Amino acid sequence: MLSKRIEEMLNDQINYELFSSYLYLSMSAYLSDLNMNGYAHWFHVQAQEEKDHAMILYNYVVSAGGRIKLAAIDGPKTDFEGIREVLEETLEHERDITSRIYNIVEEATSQRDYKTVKALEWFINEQVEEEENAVDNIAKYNMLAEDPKGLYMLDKELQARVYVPSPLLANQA
Ligand code: OFO
Repeated sequence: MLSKRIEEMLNDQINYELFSSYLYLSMSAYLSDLNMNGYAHWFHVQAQEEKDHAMILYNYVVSAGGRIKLAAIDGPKTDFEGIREVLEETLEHERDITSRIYNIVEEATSQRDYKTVKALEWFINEQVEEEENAVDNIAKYNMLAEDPKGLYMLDKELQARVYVPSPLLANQA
């Protein structure tokens, strides 16, 4: 069984992962509008991954005997000052997600709820990767921002990202 507090924190996190999906989809739409189709694709895949994160938590809450309570998802920002702002806000957002995950892990540890701590290990590792990707995207953009040909090649490279559903959801219909 999950404590009320942990159940509430996990429900909150499900909402935040869905908001993340919404935010990245909004960034993708903005980037499509700039005709940066590779960037738009990259963020579209990112949006799909965030939905998976929400579902992994959802499944965990159900399997741990908790109650799912879905809430309204905040509207994401729709306009940005260019690619750099999108990339910088992504890093900031991912750092925020990491700190929220850590808060749940801390609370679960203090309650000796090691089952939840274990379930969140995957998210701790995933966040390392997510933050690295965000830092990498900023560095590459900064290198090529003033070079249209380079930026064109970078956009092409981002187009190659493939959405791979999380193995944790593999046996789901
Ligand atoms: Fe981008 O991270 Fe979810 O958890």
